[in-house]
Amino acid sequence: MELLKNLIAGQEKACARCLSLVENHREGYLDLLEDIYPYLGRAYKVALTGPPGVGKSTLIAGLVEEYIKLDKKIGLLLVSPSSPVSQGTFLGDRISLAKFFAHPNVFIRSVASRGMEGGLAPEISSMIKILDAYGCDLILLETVGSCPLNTEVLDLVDCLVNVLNPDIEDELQLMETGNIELGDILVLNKLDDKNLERVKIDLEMILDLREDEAYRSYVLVTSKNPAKGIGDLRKALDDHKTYLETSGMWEKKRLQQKEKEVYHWMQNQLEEKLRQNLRNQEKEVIEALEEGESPYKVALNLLERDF
Ligand SMILES: Nc1nc2c(ncn2[C@@H]2O[C@H](COP(=O)(O)OP(=O)(O)OP(=O)(O)O)[C@@H](O)[C@H]2O)c(=O)[nH]1
Ligand SMILES: [Mg+2]
Repeated sequence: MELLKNLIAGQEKACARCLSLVENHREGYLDLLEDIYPYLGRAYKVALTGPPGVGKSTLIAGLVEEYIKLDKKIGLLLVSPSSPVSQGTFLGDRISLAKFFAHPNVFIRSVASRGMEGGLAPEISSMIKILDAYGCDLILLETVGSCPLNTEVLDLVDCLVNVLNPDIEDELQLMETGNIELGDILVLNKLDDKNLERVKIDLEMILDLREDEAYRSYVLVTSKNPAKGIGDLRKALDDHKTYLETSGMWEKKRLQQKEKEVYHWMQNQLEEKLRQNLRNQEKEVIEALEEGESPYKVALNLLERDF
């Protein structure tokens, strides 16, 4: 397939077309996903998650700056909640990233999370694959994580950077958010707004209490003005990747990701079958309900008969 060949060759236009294909489930998207399978697995996939406005895009801009200098190829997927009315994305404050739009080594795409309750659109997993096959060394995913942090994103990436709310003033509040358990790297951003150094020390003490862990989550303090901590964040990411590669976790994680994917594909197919089945049986269902049968019983009867 010509499109696939161009994607693998690193052609930007082909990448954009492939992303649209899988995002919108256009004809041939399943074949494409099947055909790119042998070309996957090289990219280091990182998600930055945190509440709205915590500074994720600003941190990503800083990281991109760093990795460009190292001649890395970077893919950015910016996941925004979509408007229930327009189904479009809210671009939010992404001005910080605008300067990379024309950069040959950076590919940026905004994608709607499709208004699912805290969830990620299933297409995002496929879009990550496209960027991987395109030849990205690093794929950064920005997602808005609310409390409790949605854990779906953990199935998609190798490293989770949890950007914490700068309003947090002590470790107790931090514990209450319940998110510190999740995240390979914890970032306390907007150091310039608050003195977060003490919170950092408290947080590190809490993490030290965890036993038997080969990998200890990093705690970093970052800020935009003055620019601080981006180099540390890049180093923490590189260290985490090295840890995955040297400990055998890289392969293990990849296998786990694939296993989850099997489940998701099965779920997709079953749901589609279910919807189809319900459409076909609509008349029968309505009749049973009108006769006073309970929805539970109706469902059970249909399942026993047709599945
Ligand atoms: N004072 C201060 N402001 C910052 C810092 N980092 C980002 N900001 C500002 O905070 C606002 C939000 O930053 P973003 O990087 O867009 O935050 P975000 O988490 O990507 O926001 P959403 O994508 O809307 O969830 C912007 O006005 C930034 O300029 C920081 O370290 N210190
Ligand atoms: Mg943002």
